[in-house]
Amino acid sequence: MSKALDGVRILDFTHVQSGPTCTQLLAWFGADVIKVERAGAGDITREQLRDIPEVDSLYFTMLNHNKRSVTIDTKNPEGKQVLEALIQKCDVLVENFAPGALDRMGFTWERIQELNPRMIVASVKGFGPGPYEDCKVYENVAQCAGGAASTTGFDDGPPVVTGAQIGDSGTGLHLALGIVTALYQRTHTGRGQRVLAAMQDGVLNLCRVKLRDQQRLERTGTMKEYPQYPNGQFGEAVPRAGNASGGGQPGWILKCKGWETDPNAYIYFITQAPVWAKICNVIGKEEWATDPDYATPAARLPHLKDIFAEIERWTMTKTKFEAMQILNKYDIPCGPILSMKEIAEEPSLRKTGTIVEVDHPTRGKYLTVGNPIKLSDSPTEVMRSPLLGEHTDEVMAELGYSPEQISALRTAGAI
Ligand code: CAO
Repeated sequence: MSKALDGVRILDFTHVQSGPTCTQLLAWFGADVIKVERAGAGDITREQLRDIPEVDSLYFTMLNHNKRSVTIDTKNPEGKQVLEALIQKCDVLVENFAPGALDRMGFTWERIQELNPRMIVASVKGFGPGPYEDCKVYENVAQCAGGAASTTGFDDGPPVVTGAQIGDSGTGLHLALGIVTALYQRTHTGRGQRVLAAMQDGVLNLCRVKLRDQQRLERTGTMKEYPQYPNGQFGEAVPRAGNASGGGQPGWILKCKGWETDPNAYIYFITQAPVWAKICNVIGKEEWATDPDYATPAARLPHLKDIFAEIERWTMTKTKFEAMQILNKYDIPCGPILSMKEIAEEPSLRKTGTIVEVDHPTRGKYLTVGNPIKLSDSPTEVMRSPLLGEHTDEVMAELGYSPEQISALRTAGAI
């Protein structure tokens, strides 16, 4: 079966997490992704957080599926020529170097355009133009600068970063969308363009509801769905909301049976207004359905803590899965707190290809997260990540280099 991005060639100059997330997605959609790495070293994540000596780490393997790897020293004059040949042959160059690194290599936007006016140059940077544009940035810096950390955690504690890699993988996703959009525009204009996804911007985009709340707070001085209401204090900025729901339907994380020993015996429970009467029935508080202090969403807001405490008395008598089963019967929105172990073992996620077992020549079998975006006409087959330089000769031959030229370039340290 053909793939959505068949025929699209990506020159993948990415490393670590943000850029590789983007190019892995494009590879899963069928693009030919050629990852350029430095001979002998490669992407630094190949050796970071290793669990098996001398073997590509899970950090690397889980972000670089379906790609080809070529080694080129792009600071070597002959290596530069090879890169130029690749620029002429590819549709998109994706990079997430520190600001200015591509220019220092001699590959400015102007030079790339000279080589290939159809080339789309897509970059992840920590910040957009402004005071921090020259800074190197990692995940948690972006979470802090993008508004996530100041709004995550509990009111009486410090800012907290989230385990979801919204700065790296989140920005990689934004960049992938920018790239396919630019590819589409190129079908009309025939021209390439630059695509920039700054990590601060990507995180802020995902924290959009918190900028909403900042403005609500400034206008009204309070936010009734936050745990600070009615007894706590609001300051000038959106406070940390604990586990309060980000939307208009109040929610909280509640203990379930076994919470004393199992750190994940919890459920997220949403007191959605249309099912309020059903919630009252399930927890045995039928009178709340008609009590004026509880019957309407507005009346309930000052009592949310008591309401969740009462619901928790019920959830603590059930395991999270028993509670799910009962609540789902009544369309009461809820979600179990699943551990990574439970997710890894979940058969339905294996069946849909969201969790995939991959075989690797030096690592053996490992689990990875497959493509979360399912296209009916372009299914994803997850292929193992490449070894360092595994496809150098193959790609060089496609560029027209003879075996003798390839071996001379290797001797000169260019590839
Ligand atoms: N041949 C020769 N040189 C190469 C090369 C190759 N194949 N590949 C990379 N290099 C060089 C670069 O040209 C650069 O050289 P200069 O510093 O002389 O210009 C050098 O390797 C290092 O690149 P870097 O500065 O990007 O790498 P770093 O490890 O110091 O920084 C990071 C890493 C992530 C902080 C930085 O790349 C960055 O801020 N990127 C943008 C934001 C981003 O994506 N962050 C998320 C990373 S995922 O957590």
